[in-house]
Amino acid sequence: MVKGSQQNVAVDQDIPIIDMSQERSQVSKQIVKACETLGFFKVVNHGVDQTIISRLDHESINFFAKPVHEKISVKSAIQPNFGYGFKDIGLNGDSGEIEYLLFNTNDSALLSQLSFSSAVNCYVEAVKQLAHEILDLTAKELGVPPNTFSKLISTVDSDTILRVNHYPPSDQFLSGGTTRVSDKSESLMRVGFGEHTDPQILTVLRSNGVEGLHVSNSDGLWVPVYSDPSAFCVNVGDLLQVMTNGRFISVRHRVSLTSETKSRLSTGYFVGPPLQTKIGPISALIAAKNQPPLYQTFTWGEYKKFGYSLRLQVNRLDMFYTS
Ligand code: GA4
Repeated sequence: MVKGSQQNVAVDQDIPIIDMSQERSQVSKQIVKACETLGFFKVVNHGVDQTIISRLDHESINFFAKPVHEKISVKSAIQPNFGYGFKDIGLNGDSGEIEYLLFNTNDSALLSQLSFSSAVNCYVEAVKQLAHEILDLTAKELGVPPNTFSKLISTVDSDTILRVNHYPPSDQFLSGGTTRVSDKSESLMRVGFGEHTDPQILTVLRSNGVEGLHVSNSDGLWVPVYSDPSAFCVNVGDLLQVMTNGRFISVRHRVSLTSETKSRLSTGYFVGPPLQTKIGPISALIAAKNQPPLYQTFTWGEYKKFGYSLRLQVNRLDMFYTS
């Protein structure tokens, strides 16, 4: 139960909901508008088969119900914080009431450690198609070549991540002890995943109907995202903000837990380009608005490494402004 005045929460702001079964040009316009205003929207009638979704949910619940010693044996040979993890987020002391499975979608050695790798692969294929479709519609509406963004995420070496998150009820949290969000008005909320932006191009997220996600609006207020298991949430990542020269917003978001009794399960698909890809404002978009480039050019590998050297909530893009 959340108590207090909730001064910094905008409870009545609507999150854009985009019906993907509408006419294509309508969908494109709505996507671009949502990316420009909030950097976040939900999609419904998205075409992803419900059995693919339910299968991964079911397998994930079974996995998290296993004893800890079994879960921690799932680890990556190449990336230190990949595989199964709990509490720790990133490498610099961030933490939340969370356990998770984190892996690169092309890390077959890590995937093969899971008994449900085929459920994962089916889900990844389905959300990949959805992400492609959204990025192609975006490109069309922006007037850039249709595959401008999707070509970055369709090569074998694209750096795409899947993260399955389990936020257990408070009495079941593994380490004991809880961390409260810092704002006094929300003192009964527990930190699930602290505020941050996603560094990649785009994120496609689904959750099981238990609340917790909030996005920050242009006034800096937290807007609750009511969880709808039949929808996907989509958010702009840092790279898309850079490529659109600041026209799209890489939205800050967080998971604050309010339910003492229900587990929140969410699955995030973070689409990133190959590590060596050069990222900078797209010239056609700069020219169209007659603006100078707002960001320097960097490779995704450099940006990612930089992100891992910082705390979760730092605004990484500030360091890449041209000034
Ligand atoms: C945020 C989005 C994804 O969950 C993630 C996170 C990653 C991690 O948990 O390892 C990061 C975080 C995320 C942004 C900055 C760095 C990297 C933790 C952190 C402090 C998997 C990702 O790609 O970036």
